Amino acid sequence: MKLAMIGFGQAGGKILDRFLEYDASRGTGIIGHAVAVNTAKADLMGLEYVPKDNRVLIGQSVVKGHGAGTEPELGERCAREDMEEIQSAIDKMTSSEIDAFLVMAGLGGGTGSGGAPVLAEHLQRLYVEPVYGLGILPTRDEGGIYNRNAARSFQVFAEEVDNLLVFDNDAFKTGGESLQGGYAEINAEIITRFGALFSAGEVEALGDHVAESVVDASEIINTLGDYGITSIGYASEEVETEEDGLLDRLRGNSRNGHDLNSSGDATNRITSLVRRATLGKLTLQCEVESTQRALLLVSGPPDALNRKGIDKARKWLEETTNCMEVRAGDYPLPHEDKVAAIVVLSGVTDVPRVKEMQRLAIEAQENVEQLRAGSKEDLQELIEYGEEDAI
Ligand SMILES: Nc1nc2c(ncn2[C@@H]2O[C@H](COP(=O)(O)OP(=O)(O)OP(=O)(O)O)[C@@H](O)[C@H]2O)c(=O)[nH]1
Ligand SMILES: [Mg+2]
Repeated sequence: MKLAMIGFGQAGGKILDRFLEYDASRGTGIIGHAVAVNTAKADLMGLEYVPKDNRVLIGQSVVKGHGAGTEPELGERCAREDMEEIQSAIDKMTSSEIDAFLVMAGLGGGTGSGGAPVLAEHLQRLYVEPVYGLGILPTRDEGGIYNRNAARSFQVFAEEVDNLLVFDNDAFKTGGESLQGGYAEINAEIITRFGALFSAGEVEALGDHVAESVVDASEIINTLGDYGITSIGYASEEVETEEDGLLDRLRGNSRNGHDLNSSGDATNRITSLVRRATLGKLTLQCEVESTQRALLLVSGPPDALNRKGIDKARKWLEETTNCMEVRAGDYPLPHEDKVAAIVVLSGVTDVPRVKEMQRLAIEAQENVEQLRAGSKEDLQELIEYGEEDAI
């Protein structure tokens, strides 16, 4: 499906940059337009792929290009004041047909957290196309302020968009490395999952290869619906392509277990990948039984895809999610050496992580208030002590 993507704040901009890189290298054609919005000039300058004209610095009169400093109220104010400039950048869209908007932001900071919901609200008023959000949750150890910001923004953002696709940094953090290195890996994970989902709906890129059951943009749109939050599961497995197989045979090697020629193998591979995708690490950990609508996509070399496998996997997913609205399809990628399953769980309601974030938010707020009250008292004492001294 073709999207107008808007990256808000630093995380939003960086992920947009990675999406553009992915789109350029694969020719998937999923990005109809790309705009990065930030209050921090340096963040915008650091982007590689977003066209210079499509980078919008907002709030210059308020924060002077230095960012919103983890204050969502500032991010919100800057977005409201400079909405016209954001709109002009969106107006530069040359692609006549987009299927939806996607507003992306890290919800723990100030700019994206405060600004992204404001932009979503604005887009909803102006366009008939659906407006989706991609909200990145902070890790638990980023602490109270980030979790408080995220809990608040999450609520407003989810209200303003047709569906909030959620990615939890906490579920994907890698210990030990530098923060930047860690983000590079996490961002790659985001692109793998969401890129695969959106490219599946972009059938033009398929050329002559006709999928047995194509998932088009409208099926993704119907799965996402017009309210709710979404979590995504993913699993993949390398397979031996025909070329590898031939080379191996010529060399007299025989590799077992990864033979594409057996349709039984293909069926089993698909069903087991779909299980792994659903029961493994999701972009947002949730109870899969609380899913309202699901979509299952299997991509890979044409020989590794089959109708039977996808049907079986769909039935399993229906039973496991206990929901009757499960769509399914395949997406042949002739030069790919991986079979991948993507499972979209839309409208999930049982999400412990969100409840926990809200609890952390309340605790953080109480802490702030206590500290404030405490420091006021301390300061008062200090002043009074000084006054006594002076007498
Ligand atoms: N996945 C991912 N998350 C990121 C990245 N950078 C930051 N984050 C997350 O996003 C949250 C918000 O950070 P930023 O995007 O830098 O914040 P901002 O929107 O620019 O807001 P201010 O810096 O306060 O003006 C952080 O708490 C992190 O959880 C990134 O490259 N990838
Ligand atoms: Mg920032």
